[in-house]
Amino acid sequence: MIRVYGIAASRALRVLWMLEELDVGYEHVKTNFATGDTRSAEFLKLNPNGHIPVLVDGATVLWESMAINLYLARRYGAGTLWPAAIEDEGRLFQWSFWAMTELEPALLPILMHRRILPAAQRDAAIAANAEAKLAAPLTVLEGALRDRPCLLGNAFTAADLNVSVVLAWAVLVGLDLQRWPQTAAWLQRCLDRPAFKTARSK
Ligand SMILES: N[C@@H](CCC(=O)N[C@@H](CS)C(=O)NCC(=O)O)C(=O)O
Repeated sequence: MIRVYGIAASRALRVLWMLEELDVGYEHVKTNFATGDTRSAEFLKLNPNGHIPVLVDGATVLWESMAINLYLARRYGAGTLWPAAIEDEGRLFQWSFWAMTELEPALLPILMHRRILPAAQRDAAIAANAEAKLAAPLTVLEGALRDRPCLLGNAFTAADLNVSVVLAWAVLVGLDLQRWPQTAAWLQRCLDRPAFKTARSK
């Protein structure tokens, strides 16, 4: 039995989307960081970091959204979301690590200071500075998508999911992606997928 802990309005969306794409049955244990669920003794036994998402698959307990998604895609997505060639596995790891190290750190301050923090704690300069830094990774992504519809070629894979679900924060804060037209079109195609819409409604 697969269980995922978290709420859709968090990084748990990444895992919910992956599970919906893979079409494997799972139980969604709604666990909200804002109400203290992630601080309970019971939850901390699953993830001592006190963060969502957490995945439980039988006896296996995993945390870190990207690690969970790579595990799920490899275990349940052979021939679909998990690429066949080892070189493409390498590129999947590359894009997933890149999403966490290059994209997320640039997007998070924008999300915090334009949407999440209470108005009194928002600092427009921090958001503007982060938006300026975001141009570099977006230009890298644009280059990768120049000659292919998806990150690993023609088919949607876990690489597209893992990167687009992070970039979805840009949509949430209404960032203008016109300077990166391939990226904007690819992001729209990814977020139009029924599995994303189902995950977001969880
Ligand atoms: N790098 C982790 C970050 C997880 C994370 O920070 N989750 C947030 C929700 S989006 C959380 O649980 N925050 C609660 C807290 O830190 O108390 C991942 O990608 O899974």
